[in-house]
Amino acid sequence: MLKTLDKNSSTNEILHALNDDGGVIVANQVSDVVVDQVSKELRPHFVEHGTKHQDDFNGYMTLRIYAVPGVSRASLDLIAHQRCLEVADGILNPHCDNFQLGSTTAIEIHPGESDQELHRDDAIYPIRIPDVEFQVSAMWALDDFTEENGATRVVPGSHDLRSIDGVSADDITQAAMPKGSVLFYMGSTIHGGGANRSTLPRSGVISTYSLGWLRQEDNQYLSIPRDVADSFPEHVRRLMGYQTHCQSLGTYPGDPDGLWSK
Ligand SMILES: O=C(O)CCC(=O)C(=O)O
Ligand SMILES: [Fe+2]
Repeated sequence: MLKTLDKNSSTNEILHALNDDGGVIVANQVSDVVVDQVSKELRPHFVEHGTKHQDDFNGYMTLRIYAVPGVSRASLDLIAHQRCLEVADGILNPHCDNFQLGSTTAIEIHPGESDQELHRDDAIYPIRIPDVEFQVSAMWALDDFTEENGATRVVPGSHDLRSIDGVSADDITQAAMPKGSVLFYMGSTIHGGGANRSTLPRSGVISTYSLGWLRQEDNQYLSIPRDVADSFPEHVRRLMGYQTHCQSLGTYPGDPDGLWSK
């Protein structure tokens, strides 16, 4: 089981549970109004582009959209939510000057989809440093997540780097949570989408946050049009990577005032 805390919990409590179990749910972190706006903005993109990334890993009954802020401004209320920033700060900032957005993905699992392969999101990085998490993920529920409709499957405690091959069904729990809740899990925590045995789709948005000195999973500069990025508030642009790390990584000569190096 993962702990479920509520939106009045302190970020310290959340970090404590996340560090202990590798995952934690914060129930009802945002209102239905926020979630419904994001769902509304995503809908046409799910319909038009959602099948483009179907493969053995993503599934063939699952719709996906990448670079979510580029198509849904309201998604920033989730992706750049203060709670996410505080959690990412707590996990990552002991090991970097500033963390950054790694990737953003909207995932709608349709009825008939089977369990996604269990994996670690940080497997994109080929090395590990003992006691250093490279990234942390936030999965926002745009619908109620239930065991039946494919709530994310998580192996509590698996940020201990155990082998995925040794995981048995008994080790897996599902992040059942009401719409508007958020599941935080470590980059090293074993997890995967669940089979949808219900009659309705299950929709969610995952954003990952990574150490500021790593290559971002999504190329934010290419995947979010420049004029759209320019319209975002400064803290969001910084989060997307429009800033240097320690005034050395990611510098560019067009920043004579040093705005993005501060
Ligand atoms: O859809 C989910 O619940 C999880 C998806 C996931 O973990 C992934 O695609 O990396
Ligand atoms: Fe994943």
